[in-house]
Amino acid sequence: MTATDTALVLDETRWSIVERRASMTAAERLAADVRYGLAQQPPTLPARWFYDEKGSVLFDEITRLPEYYPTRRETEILKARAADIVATTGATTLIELGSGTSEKTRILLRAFTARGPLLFAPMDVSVEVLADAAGTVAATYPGITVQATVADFDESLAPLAGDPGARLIAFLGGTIGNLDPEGRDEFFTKLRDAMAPGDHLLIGADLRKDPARLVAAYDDSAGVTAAFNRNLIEVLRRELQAEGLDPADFVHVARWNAEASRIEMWLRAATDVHARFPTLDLEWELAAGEEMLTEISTKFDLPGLHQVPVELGVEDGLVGVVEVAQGPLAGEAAGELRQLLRQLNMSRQQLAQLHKCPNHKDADLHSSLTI
Ligand code: SAH
Ligand code: AVI
Repeated sequence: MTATDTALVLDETRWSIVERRASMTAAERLAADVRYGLAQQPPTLPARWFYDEKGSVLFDEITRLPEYYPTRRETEILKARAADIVATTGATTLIELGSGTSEKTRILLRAFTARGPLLFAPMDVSVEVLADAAGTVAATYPGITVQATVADFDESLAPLAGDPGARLIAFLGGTIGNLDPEGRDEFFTKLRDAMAPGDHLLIGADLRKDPARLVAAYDDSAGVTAAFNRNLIEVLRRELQAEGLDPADFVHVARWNAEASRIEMWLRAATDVHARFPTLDLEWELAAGEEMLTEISTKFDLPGLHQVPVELGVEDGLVGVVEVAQGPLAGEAAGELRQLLRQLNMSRQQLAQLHKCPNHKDADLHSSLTI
């Protein structure tokens, strides 16, 4: 038994994990995604299938790569703003969507527990990583009860855990960027239906920046992102007992799509691929040089982000920005911040708190924008 196993056993009374009933089982969803996605031109699959046990470990490695700046940047922002977020939201429940290891979230958890007891409700499709995170958080923070849910955020989000009106829903890491515009709309509609007046929303989103820096972040020199991308082929092979599929037959490609403002990850066939999915009675061919789209990672601009709470119709929304720019912002952006706050429809009291917070000055706008 490992040290983590011991912690899980000791703390079983303060954490639980349930699987939310969904319209389809994971196997049915994979089958449907493969049938639909591989028939598209170009073929494409949703990003959720990256995160089997190996994919989750590879993503964790990605977060520590020198080229992958978003995790470090978001960590800095959360450290700088955790106390403000606690004070502004007054939440007694923290719900985290697509929570993964919840490593950065511990910055918020520490700040919340300094104030009092908290219900932490992480939600993820990856059961292994979720169970591990839930047990570790319960063992580390005696003031926290953990109620983890294995669920797909593309399905219904309701009911949300905790007391309506006293919840902070966090969607960190830039995962919002992995949804296409239609997926984002559906996601926000579900979120709006699930949230209650007084609940708050914290989104971590990455902003557009130098394409060379973006491409490097998704095509690192150690090849970890390439392994993460190719692991998708292994997931298909294993879960669907596919024949003729080999991760080694695919080349990782990361490309900046300026028009759609997103990084795209593709898998390019290095040889003619003839795959058979006997359980689906399906055959699929990809000629050498042809590509499959495996992930989009949208990089936002400030006006685009401003639209989020407006479309969401969320009162008192919170928008966190992973990285505003490569340097501090000046005057024009300060105006944008004021506009953002107006659109967020924040209460007078919350605005007052914001203005009191020491980081709220034009030269340090990235942190001000976190709320
Ligand atoms: N929030 C963490 C992890 C980001 S990685 C961070 O900021 O570092 C993206 C996470 O979202 C993974 O843990 C993955 O399993 C989860 N995920 C991806 N698609 C999902 C979906 N449709 N529903 C729920 N979780 C999903
Ligand atoms: C989880 N998500 C926000 C990551 C991103 O940056 O889009 C996934 C990732 N893909 C490659 N590297 C990281």
